Formats: sequence, structure tokens, C-alpha cells
Amino acid sequence: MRLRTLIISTTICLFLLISISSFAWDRAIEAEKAGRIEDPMIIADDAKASDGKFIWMEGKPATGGGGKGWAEWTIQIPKAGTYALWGRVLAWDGNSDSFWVTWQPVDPNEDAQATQNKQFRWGVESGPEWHWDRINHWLDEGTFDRKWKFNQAGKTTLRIAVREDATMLDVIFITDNLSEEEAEAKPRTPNASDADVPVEVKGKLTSTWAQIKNR
Ligand SMILES: [Ca+2]
Ligand SMILES: [Ca+2]
Ligand SMILES: [Ca+2]
Repeated sequence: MRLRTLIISTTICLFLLISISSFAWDRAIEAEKAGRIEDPMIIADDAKASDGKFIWMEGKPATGGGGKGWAEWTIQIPKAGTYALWGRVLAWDGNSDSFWVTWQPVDPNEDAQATQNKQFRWGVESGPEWHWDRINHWLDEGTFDRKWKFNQAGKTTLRIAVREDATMLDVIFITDNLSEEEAEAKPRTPNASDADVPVEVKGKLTSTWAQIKNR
């Protein structure tokens, strides 16, 4: 009888361990709630944007321009692991559909607007309505979804910089679900589970658990 109890409890423990390790983590942040927004990247209003606001370098359709201004977010990563980013975006045309993206410390502290390093070039999927796009790098040989492997929990810095003006960003979604399929990664706008956790996390353990979601 005792052995049986031991076996059962061991099995339950193992099951719990496996379940916990497969818990997914994600969070959504309003683009306009960046810790720092540098001109000419500005916050603008749109009734269809999440929380009614988005960021962009203002511009007109089908014209050039860009290359100046950026936004930066401090993001607390709850555990070592590999993460992907999605953006809720609106991009009218081929003249308004790209950003530069660096996420430190995986990416270097590099000013991609200055270096024009294509590793950090995000080719935004165009479309006249708000839609989700996984952040990619748009290289000469094609466009590939990006992922970032952080070796430890802690503070990270995401910078999204203007490449072409009029490219609009509403929400950033961070997830350890690396599926390239929107239906599986389930990018979403911020909800109550994001609201109770500030970008700069204080009680790390509590926040980590608050962010863990069973899928
Ligand atoms: Ca433009
Ligand atoms: Ca373009
Ligand atoms: Ca927004």
C-alpha cells in the first residue's frame, strides 16, 4: 500500500513538473506605452487601435520618408528561454511597411538606422486594416521570422525604430510560443492579466506566476 502511494505521488509530481515546464508565457504591451518615444516617432489617435492610440512617424501613403525616431520598451523576461515578437500593425503600401528592431541583450546596442543592418530590418506585412505580423528580418535572400534566446530572466530593452514613415504600430505581443501561425501563437491586445504587472517587475516570482498561462 505504501509503495503504491509513493508511486502515485511520484507520478503526480512528475506530471506537475512537466505541466509547469510546458506552461506558456506571453504578454501584450500598448506600443504607445513605451518608456521612451523619440521624435519624429509620435503617439497618434485611431478609434480602431487598441486603447485608441498607436505610434508612427507621420506620413502620407505612397511617398518616401522615414529613418528618424524610435520607441523603446523595458521588458522583464520571466525566465531564460526563446521568445518571439508580434506587432499589431497597419501599413498602407510598399512605402510604409518597415521598421528597424533590436532587442538587447540578445541583439547588440546598435543603431540600425545608422548602420542599415538588414539583420534588424522588419519587413511589415502590409494591409489597410490593423493586423498582426510576426517580427521578422527582411534579408536580401528573403524574410524570416525572428526569435531571441535569452540566457536568463531579467531586464531587456526592445527598440523599434522608424525605417519608412507612415508604418503604424499599435501593440507589441511577446511570447515563448514560437509558432509562426497566428492561430497558434494567439497574439492579443493587452488585458487585465497584463495590467496588473508593470513593465518593470518588482516581485519577480509573483509576477512570473501571474503571467503563466495554461494552454
Ligand atoms: Ca512612407
Ligand atoms: Ca517598403
Ligand atoms: Ca495601442
